[in-house]
Amino acid sequence: MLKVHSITLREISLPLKEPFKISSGVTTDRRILLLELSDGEGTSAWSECVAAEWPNYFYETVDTAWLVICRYVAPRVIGRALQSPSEIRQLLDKDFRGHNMAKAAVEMGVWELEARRRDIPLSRLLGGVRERIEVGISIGIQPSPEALVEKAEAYLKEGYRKIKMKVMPGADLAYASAARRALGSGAPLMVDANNAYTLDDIETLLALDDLGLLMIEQPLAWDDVVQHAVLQEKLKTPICLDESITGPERVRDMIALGSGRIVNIKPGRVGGFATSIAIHDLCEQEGIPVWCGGMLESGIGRGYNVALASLPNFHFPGDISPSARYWNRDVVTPEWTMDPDGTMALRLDKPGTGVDVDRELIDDLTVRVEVLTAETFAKEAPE
Ligand code: OSB
Ligand code: MG
Repeated sequence: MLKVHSITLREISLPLKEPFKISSGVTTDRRILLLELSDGEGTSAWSECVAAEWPNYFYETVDTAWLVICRYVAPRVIGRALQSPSEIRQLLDKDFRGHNMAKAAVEMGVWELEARRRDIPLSRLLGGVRERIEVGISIGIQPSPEALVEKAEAYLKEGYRKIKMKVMPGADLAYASAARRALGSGAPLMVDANNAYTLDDIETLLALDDLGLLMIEQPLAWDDVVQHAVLQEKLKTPICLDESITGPERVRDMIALGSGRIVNIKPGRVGGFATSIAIHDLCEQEGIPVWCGGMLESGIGRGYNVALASLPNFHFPGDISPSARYWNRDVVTPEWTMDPDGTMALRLDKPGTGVDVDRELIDDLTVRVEVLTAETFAKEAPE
């Protein structure tokens, strides 16, 4: 019987090779919350919370997630006998609103723990069918259109199968037009605005619409599906929703209202793998293609995204770049790599994500640790 005996929280600080700028802020050093779940019988699994340092992409942060996991998530999971990791989702959603990133860190860790206990790849436990996934890159906002073009051309040459560029007012049309001209009309190019626009910016959005982009990701408010529908009606280019999709209900709203035609699934944003699979299945039935987004994860969270992206309805390359694109040294061995054809191989010869953590490196990077067991909660809340 599957049971989580303990959860160790750790915060590490991992410097990005270069700062990553989106419309709402810039990340230089990635503060990352890692979890180690143990079954108390010799098997353990590492997982990663995707929350960032600041609440500029989503309302959760490393600090809120730390608190929420310790106070509200872990007590519901530790010591509970489970038939399957798919039970965690209901356990965490009952009378417990939001905080998907905190919930997902534990939920995904339980799937990884189960995969390792059963000695099977995480991908196959989730219903994945692929041996390789297609890789895309997300380029942060650059100082000039020329700087962007130089990067985009180099990445295309490296093999990346999708080029996503971040945009914001002041760094949009000139940048995207320059990229389109340089890469050619057939290149798989898209933009992601992270909510930088409103319907008042319709002229800019209509001009972007003429660039033959694969999609325009989350141009309007982070929690909106109504104004996106007004916008989608005016655009030929499909809108892809990221921030707004927090579960299958929002996908149903998107379809009913016509707010978008493509969904970016980030398992951390939607509360974990069970919800990601539910969204994947719903979108497959409804003819909506999905792809796997990224949150500048270390190799631990990257392994989760790789496993998820091996499901059949993932129809665009994910924001799942190789380790070396982000870090001088990743926290897993072997690191995640991309082949010259722009694909990444799953590691199906090993259990779970197929990579091992570099404990020594993680110890060096750790800034705080907390260990949670059933005893922790017995002390805090005596009967
Ligand atoms: O909107 O997809 C996003 C990174 C941080 C926050 C939000 C987003 C992103 C990315 C990076 O686009 C994707 C990656 O991990 O490479
Ligand atoms: Mg996005």
